Amino acid sequence: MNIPPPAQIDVHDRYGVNAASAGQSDGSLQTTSARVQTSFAALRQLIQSPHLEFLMEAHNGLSARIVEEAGFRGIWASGLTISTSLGLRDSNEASWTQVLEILEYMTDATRLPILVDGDTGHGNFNNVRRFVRKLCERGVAGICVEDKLFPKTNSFVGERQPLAEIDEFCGRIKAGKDSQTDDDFVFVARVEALISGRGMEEALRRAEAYHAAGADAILIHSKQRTASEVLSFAKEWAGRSPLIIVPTKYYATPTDQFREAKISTVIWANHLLRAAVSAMKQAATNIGVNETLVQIEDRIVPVDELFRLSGNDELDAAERRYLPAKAIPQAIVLAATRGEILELTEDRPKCLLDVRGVPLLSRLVSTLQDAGLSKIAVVRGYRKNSIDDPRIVTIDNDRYDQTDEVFSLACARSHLMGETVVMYGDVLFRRYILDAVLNCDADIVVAVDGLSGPMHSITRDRDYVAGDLPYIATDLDDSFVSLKHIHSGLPHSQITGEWIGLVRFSAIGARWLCEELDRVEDEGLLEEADMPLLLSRMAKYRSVRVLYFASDWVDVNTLVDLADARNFV
Ligand code: SPV
Ligand code: MG
Repeated sequence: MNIPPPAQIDVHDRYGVNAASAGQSDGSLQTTSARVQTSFAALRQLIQSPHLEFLMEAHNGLSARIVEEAGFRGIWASGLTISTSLGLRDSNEASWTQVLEILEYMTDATRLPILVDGDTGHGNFNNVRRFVRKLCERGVAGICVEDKLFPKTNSFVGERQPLAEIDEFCGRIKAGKDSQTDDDFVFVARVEALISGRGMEEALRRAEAYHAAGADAILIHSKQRTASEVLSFAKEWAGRSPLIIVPTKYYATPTDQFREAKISTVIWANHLLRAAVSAMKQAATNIGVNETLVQIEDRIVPVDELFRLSGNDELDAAERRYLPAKAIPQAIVLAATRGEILELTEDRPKCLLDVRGVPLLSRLVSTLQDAGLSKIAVVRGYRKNSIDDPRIVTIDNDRYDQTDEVFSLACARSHLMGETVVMYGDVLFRRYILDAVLNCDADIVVAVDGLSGPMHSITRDRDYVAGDLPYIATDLDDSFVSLKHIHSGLPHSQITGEWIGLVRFSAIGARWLCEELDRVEDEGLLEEADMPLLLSRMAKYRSVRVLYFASDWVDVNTLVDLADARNFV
C-alpha cells in the first residue's frame, strides 16, 4: 500500500476555532458545512478512484485520529468495533443514536471521510432515511447497509443468517438515496449472499438489483479463508459499480491480487481494536502480576502522547488567545560560585556537574520550564563561559570569588520586577514542590524540608529553618507557618526543617526584596550577606511563609550529595 506521509493536522480545524481569529485566506469564515461537503466529496472520490484504496477501522475519536496520522485517506466506522469497545455485542445492542454520538466524536477528531457501518439500517426504509439525514447533518460521508434483518448478528457468527427480501432492501436503498442532503453522500449496499451460503448466482442477482436501486457501490462479504469467491464475484461483476471487500478472514491474500481484480476499496475492518485489546491485556496482566509499573513504562506511550493526541496544544494556543494574559513568574538562579567538590569543579562550576548525562543546571532549567517559567536568568561567575544554555539569559557576577549569594542576587537587580522565584543553582527538586510554591498566595514563601533537622547527622552546614510550628504539627493544606529564622547555627531546639534553597516573591514581595537589598547595601553588608541572612532579616518585619515538604529534593555540596542527585533523577 502506498500510504502518503501523515497529514499535517491543523488542530484548530479539528475544533472549528480557526475561522474568526486565525482567519481564512480570503478572510471568510470557514463554516461547518464547507468542511462537511469536503468529506462527502473525499469519500466519493476514494470509492470511485481507479486505484485500489483502503479504509481503516476506527471506533472512537482517538482511534480516528490515529488512523489519520497513519496516513489513511478514509475511515471505516465498524459496527463490530464500536459495539465491542462499548462492551456490547455486535447485535444492534447499541442504538443508532448511540452510534451517531460516537460518530460525532470521530468527525470532531479527524478530517478524514467516514464510511459508517450502518448494519441493516436499524429497521426498514423509514429508519434508513432518518439515519441518513442525521449522518448528513453530522458530516458522516457515507453509509454501508447490509441486506439482513434488524436486529442483526455479526456475519461471522453462525450459518445461513436470514436475508432481507430483495425488493424490501431496494426500498431501503432508494429511501436512503432520496434522503441524503449532500449529492456526494455515498450509499454502499452490502451483499450477504456469499457469507450466508446462498451462492454466487444469488449474490450477483442481489448486487444487480441494489445497483439498479441506486447504490453507489457494492460490498461483497465473505468468510472463506481464501479470496477465491470474492475474486470470482469481482470477475462476474466486471466493474459495473465500485466493489468493496473486507478481507478479515482471507487476510493472507496478497493485496496485489485485489488490485488485479479491480477491487475498488479494501476495508481493514477491526484491526485497531484487536491491536488495542492485545496491548491492553498484556499491560493489565503485567501490572497485575508484578504489582509495579516499572516493567511496563517503557512499552507504553507516555502520558504526553495522550495530551498530544487529544490536541492540548490547540487548547494552550486558544487560552493564549482568549484568556486574559497572566503574568508569568520569572526565575533567578544563583550559580556564581565554584563549589569545591574535589577536582570535579576544576573546569566547570558546580551547577554544571553531570547528573546522569545531563548537567545539573539543565535539569533544573527543565523543571522550571515544565512548570511554565520561561523567563530564567542565571547569575554566573566561576567559569562563566561554560554556562550558556539557550533557554536562559545570563547575568555575570565577576566578583564571585570575593562575594556571597546576596551580591549575586543584587547583580540581577534590574530583573527583580514582578513575581520572581529565586533559587540556588545546585539544587534539584520535584516539580510539585515548585508548583506548590508558585500556587501559594503569600507574598514571600520559602520551601522547607520538614523532615531534615537535627535528627539527621550533621555532615556539613545546612540552612536550618526555625518556623513557628514544626512540620509534624501542621496540617499541610491549612496550616500557616511563618518563618522566624534561617541559619546554619540554629540551636537544635529551634530547628523545624531545612531550607530547600527555593523562595518565591510575589510582585509586592519582589519590591520588598529590592528595598531589603538597598538596606543591606547601605549597611555595607552586600558583599558578605548570604540568602539565609537576607530572608531572616525580611522575616523580622514581613510575613514570610514556610511551606513544608518531605524530602524530594537534593542539593549538591559534596560527593555524597552528587551520588544522591544521580539517584534522585
Ligand atoms: C464490521 O466491521 O462491523 C463489519 C465487518 O460489519 S464484519 O465484522 O466483517 O462483518
Ligand atoms: Mg458490522
